[in-house]
Amino acid sequence: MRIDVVTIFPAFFDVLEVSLVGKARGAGILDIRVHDLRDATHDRHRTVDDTPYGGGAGMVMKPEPWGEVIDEIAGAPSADPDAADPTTGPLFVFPSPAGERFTQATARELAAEPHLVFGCGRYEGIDERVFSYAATRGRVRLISLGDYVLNGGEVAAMAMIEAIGRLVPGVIGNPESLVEESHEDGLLEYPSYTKPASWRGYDVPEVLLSGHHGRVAQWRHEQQLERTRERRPDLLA
Ligand code: 6GU
Repeated sequence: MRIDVVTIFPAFFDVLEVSLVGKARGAGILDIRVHDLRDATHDRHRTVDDTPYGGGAGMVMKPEPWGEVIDEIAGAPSADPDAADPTTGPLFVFPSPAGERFTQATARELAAEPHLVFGCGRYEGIDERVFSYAATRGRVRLISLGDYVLNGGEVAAMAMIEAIGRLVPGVIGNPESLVEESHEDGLLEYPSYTKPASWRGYDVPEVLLSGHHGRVAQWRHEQQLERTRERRPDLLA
């Protein structure tokens, strides 16, 4: 899978070199390319933002550098208007608190894509025409992590890349570990324990030491339901 990231803070993505995603990059399973949006500016100050038309607080990201990077990643517009086929291009993901909500189902959908482009906005947002232009080169989705505001799309893109990357075949050594985790069956995960059986006065639940697989499975399912009821009743509704 190829993933391009467009940002004015490429250093945010240095950590993609460590952990499982880093290993998958080294193994050639994930081809992640980070682009500095400022490299597509042509003024001395490498300007990427300007004041909003219509007034208001904050700054808006200018369309021109975005256009250049989109052309670089997805191909420049062809002279032949019939040549542009957005259905064959990459999927552009713009992290935005004004987007649709990111869930495990979204992560699964995106993990099946051959080519994702994350466009990380800063300031008050990106000039709206950038989304229209990207839609001529590929499909476009604005996606939010949840109902709170981050300073920019970088941290959100990192979270999405990790959630997506671990679902790409070959990234996780033991794919069975993906099956039993939170949100895969619509419930929160059951509690886990390891040795020692007694630690600082806390004991591992007796049933887990019983060796009785049926009773263990039953107990874990009950724990999942109880936790979900308590912490995330919205998932049961
Ligand atoms: Cl995707 N972006 C920003 N800037 N803030 C967010 C978010 C995304 N998701 C939640 N808050």
